[in-house]
Amino acid sequence: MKYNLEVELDFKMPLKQLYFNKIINKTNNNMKKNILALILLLVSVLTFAETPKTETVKIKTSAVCEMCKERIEKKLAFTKGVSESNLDIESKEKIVTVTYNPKKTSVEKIKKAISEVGYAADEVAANAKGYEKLPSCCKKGEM
Ligand SMILES: [Cu+2]
Repeated sequence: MKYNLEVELDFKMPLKQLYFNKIINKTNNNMKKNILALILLLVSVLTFAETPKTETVKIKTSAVCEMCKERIEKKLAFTKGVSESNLDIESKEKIVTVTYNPKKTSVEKIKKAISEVGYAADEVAANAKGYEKLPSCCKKGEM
């Protein structure tokens, strides 16, 4: 009978062969572990490579008060590619520090966004429509 024959063969398998099979199995397991580790490494390297590199720019604005600060920071929060902004209202030149992803936006676009809400940004003058909408207390800045 076939079944019996197989059992007999197994039984007759030399001890050396059994030991060899055991090593092969162990090697296979180690290889599986190594491949898994390699995949994990590859994934983490790719993830790291995709982390956007940000840049920071300081822009002089015509902000006047705390409301201006809030208005500009809110506008920048909704501006594509900008991850952070902080306007130092205590500073003489009302500097806003902006952290952005250069692949998604540019300093020019950031200045344009500030201009749109009615404020000058470095060499970019305030957008007239945006400036008109500002409450009078915030209109002290130059156009
Ligand atoms: Cu203001």
